[in-house]
Amino acid sequence: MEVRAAGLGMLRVVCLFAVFDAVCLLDSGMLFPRESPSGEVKELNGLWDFRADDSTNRNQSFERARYKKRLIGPVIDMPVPASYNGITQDAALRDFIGWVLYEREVVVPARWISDEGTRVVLRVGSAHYFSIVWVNGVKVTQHAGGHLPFEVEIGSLIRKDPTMPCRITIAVNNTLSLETLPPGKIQYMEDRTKFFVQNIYFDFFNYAGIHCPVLLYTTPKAYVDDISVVTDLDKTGLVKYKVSVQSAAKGTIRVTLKDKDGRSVASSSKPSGVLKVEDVNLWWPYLMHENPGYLYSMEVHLMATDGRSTYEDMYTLPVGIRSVAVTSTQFLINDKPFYFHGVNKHEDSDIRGKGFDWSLIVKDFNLLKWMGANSFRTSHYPYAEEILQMCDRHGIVVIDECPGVGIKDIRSFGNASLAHHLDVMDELVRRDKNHPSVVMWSVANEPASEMPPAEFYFETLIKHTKDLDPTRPVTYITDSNYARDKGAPFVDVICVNSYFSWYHDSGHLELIPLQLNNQFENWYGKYKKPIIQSEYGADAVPGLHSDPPVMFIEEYQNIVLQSYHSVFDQKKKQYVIGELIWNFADFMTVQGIKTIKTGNKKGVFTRQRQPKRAAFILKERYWRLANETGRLGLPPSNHQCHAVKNPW
Ligand code: BDP
Repeated sequence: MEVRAAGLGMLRVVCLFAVFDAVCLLDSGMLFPRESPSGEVKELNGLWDFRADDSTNRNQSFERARYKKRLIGPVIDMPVPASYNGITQDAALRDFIGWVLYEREVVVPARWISDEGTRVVLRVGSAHYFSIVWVNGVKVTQHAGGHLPFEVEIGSLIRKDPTMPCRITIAVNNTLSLETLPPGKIQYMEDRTKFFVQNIYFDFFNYAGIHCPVLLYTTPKAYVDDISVVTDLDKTGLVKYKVSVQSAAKGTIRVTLKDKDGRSVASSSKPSGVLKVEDVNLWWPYLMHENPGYLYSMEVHLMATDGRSTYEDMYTLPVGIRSVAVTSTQFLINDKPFYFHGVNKHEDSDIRGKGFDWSLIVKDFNLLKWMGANSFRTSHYPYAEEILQMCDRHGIVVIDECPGVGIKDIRSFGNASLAHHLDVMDELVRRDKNHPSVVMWSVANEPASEMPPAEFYFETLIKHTKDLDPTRPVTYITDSNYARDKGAPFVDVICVNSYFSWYHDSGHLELIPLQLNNQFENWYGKYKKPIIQSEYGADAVPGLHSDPPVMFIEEYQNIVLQSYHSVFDQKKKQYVIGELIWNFADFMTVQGIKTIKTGNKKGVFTRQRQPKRAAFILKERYWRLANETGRLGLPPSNHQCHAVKNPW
């Protein structure tokens, strides 16, 4: 992916054309379900019946085949989407490990059942971690891994007995093993006071349950299954696309690209090709252009026959036209240097845990834009696809991370772990490949990248990801020493986390400039690749003050940030291409005695999204950086006025 500026255009176009010969993804698409003239969507959000299987062997639900009939016993109301951990007063459910069952009866519109030409698809946006789904007691699918969607066609099943209500049962198990992603380990307690505990190697609460919306949606029997789009610029805008259809013996396709005003700017009647867009409106990041996040609409219209009937399907995909490239010192978007001034986030909030919540999402976007953040990293797992759609629309640039966090045990570098990690990357790229906001894949966070197996593991993983998508750079996030790290030769951008004066040399704020400077010089000296400071920060309990500052006090957090900033300001003139604060907001962790925890307090906002003093420091800085590195040319006096302008 490393491209020298001079040959940029040509090499990138070669890349663009190579993409569809890429490694074959999973055998079907995972287009986000959208209402259209040919398809309906029915949300199954709201209250479901819920029961945790607290039997000693955690297996009674299966021994008694509870999914065969309506759930009985201690059944409680459970909202979907939401983590179940924070919903009740029961500490046992908060910390539960094992199977839980969700169940709901759904009224399916009669015409969906009577019309055999309609596919009825059940889709779970995400459930953590392992899921099994039954419809009327019949197993229809299963899925390993949280965060990403899975779906199954159930039309034929519910048509067998249209008089029966459609009873959906979803069993979810949050147990993590050395081969799951993230890995974990169950530890059986010898003293038998507790049956077992879940050990994890990451710093956030292992929230569980159905986290993203559950839907039923329809398509015609012959349908648009997948669309892949890759864009580039070569005086005009180039949109290379490929449409896959299912169950069509014969058919015609019409692809029309429309601008924001609904005007057609390019069209084709081929299932794959390149659309050329004259006078293109490029997709620009927030604060890099006065009209960021420009999206065209690609309407795909299929007329097909399966030999007996004809079907008409329509799918509309938002498309942002932009290019991404990396040199040895720069990250380029649309051939212009892009500097990441942003945050790391979590999907995390009071009560709902990791459950999808529009109010929270929109609030977070308002805070990001208020702060002048132009980017975030989906630490430490993929976020809901609706969040990426917001990023597309608002021009917030995303480093899209898979759940490869806490790979610390050498057994988690084995073949089974690697095979699963490759599958998760397939699923992630399949879901997120068309989002213009996604500019880089991150395959892991702080793995034990100094261990010998890390070399083969990351070489394989990164090569696989580049085969899946040759158009985006790939990285993983390291905290390992530059001399011992085994994966860095394979990444396009070095992403380093460091916590100087926090996890070591505690209290020695004066060491930060020297240590940080060395960190950058060493990594750059060895690899000659651009560097992002992918995490830095300090915990602060809001409202605590002390001078001279001590750890956990707001002033201490501020000085850590400012000391890092002074070095970033030097190094961004050379090869540092971004800074992402750890963390956007405070978030939940397991309980512990090590710090003032429970909860990680490195947020610049509290968990309730109120600013600490650090948020104002970042706001000041990010608007200044936008002015220097973006292309708006805002005079300083305009910062405030842009900051307060409500973009909606
Ligand atoms: C980093 C981890 C992150 C933690 C952070 C911390 O990547 O998940 O939350 O440390 O300890 O190393 O605050």
